[in-house]
Amino acid sequence: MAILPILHFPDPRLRRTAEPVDDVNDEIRVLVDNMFETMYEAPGIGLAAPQVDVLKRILVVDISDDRSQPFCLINPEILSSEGDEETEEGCLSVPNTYEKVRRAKRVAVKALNLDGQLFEIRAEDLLAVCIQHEIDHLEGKLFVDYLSALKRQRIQKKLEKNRRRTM
Ligand code: GNR
Ligand code: NI
Repeated sequence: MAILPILHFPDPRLRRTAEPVDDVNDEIRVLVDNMFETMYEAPGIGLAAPQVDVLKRILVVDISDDRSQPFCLINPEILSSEGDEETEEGCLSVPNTYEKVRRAKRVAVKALNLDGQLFEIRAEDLLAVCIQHEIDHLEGKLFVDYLSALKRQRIQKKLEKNRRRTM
């Protein structure tokens, strides 16, 4: 297994659209293993392949405290969503930044599992928020896009400053 480097906002590579997976093979399963290891090590509750510079429609999530609820969703599609809820979000690609974002409270999602089989998952609250956040990454979208331009620019400046300091 391997820990993969995570891209940071405003890296333009985070803005590209990921491509569907056409064959869930061993190469994909190795990538997913590495994504789980990277997410747990970070630590985070979700990770999408574009964050590790892979333009495939794959995400992993685990909102449990003890790593007991791992989910991998390949080619995920939101079938329906209900309600709305404001949650304080963070992102491994936007370090040390937490802001409230409004999203659906419940979602039904279909996706392929690691055997290439279609399954459906219904999620609410934090899991629903996390899945929506990860699906956004597949479209090149980041949670800071929901904030005002002013807030987003402040966050960008702060991260660029920190980056210069650590280079
Ligand atoms: O670790 C993460 N925490 C989080 C908290 C609230 C809403 C979404 C998230 S996802 C984030 C990991 C990440 O950046 N996934 O893309
Ligand atoms: Ni994120």
